[in-house]
Amino acid sequence: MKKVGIIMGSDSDLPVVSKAIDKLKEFGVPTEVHVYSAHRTPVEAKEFSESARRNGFGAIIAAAGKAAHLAGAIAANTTIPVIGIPVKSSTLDGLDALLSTVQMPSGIPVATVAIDGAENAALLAIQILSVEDSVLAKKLDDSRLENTKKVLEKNAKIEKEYN
Ligand code: RP5
Repeated sequence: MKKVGIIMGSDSDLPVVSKAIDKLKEFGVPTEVHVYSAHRTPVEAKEFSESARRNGFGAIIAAAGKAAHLAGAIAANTTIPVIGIPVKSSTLDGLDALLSTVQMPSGIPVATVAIDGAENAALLAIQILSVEDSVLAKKLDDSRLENTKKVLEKNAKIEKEYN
């Protein structure tokens, strides 16, 4: 199975990023986790991105806060799908990171999830790998069914109480 690379701009992003790591583990997807910053360690971020395809990665998740150019900088150096997580780590409540991550100019896409949307980032990475992996596709289907069941149970409880 292809690996998912998880890059965060700072170890202070870990409380958010750990939710993506946990979700990928739950689905049995191999991961590699690094702290590489687009501005503090640009060489390492570039080297990782340039070698990602030959190192067996199928998707990369990049999480950063504030002037969050990490996902874009990684996407500049690979054609593997890059998923950006804007992290809420500033006085602007993550809006700065959201706009920095989502507003990529044409030619270098970054699939951006919600502010702190680590779980969806992991699910999207799994969905990307599932295009070529029927076992993962089945796990995704099962997980959706499980979620539907939970919501229907909640609905039944609310309906019983209020209708
Ligand atoms: C960004 O700046 C990081 O991704 C982090 O969200 C934010 C703050 O970093 P630290 O100052 O906590 O290392 O580059």
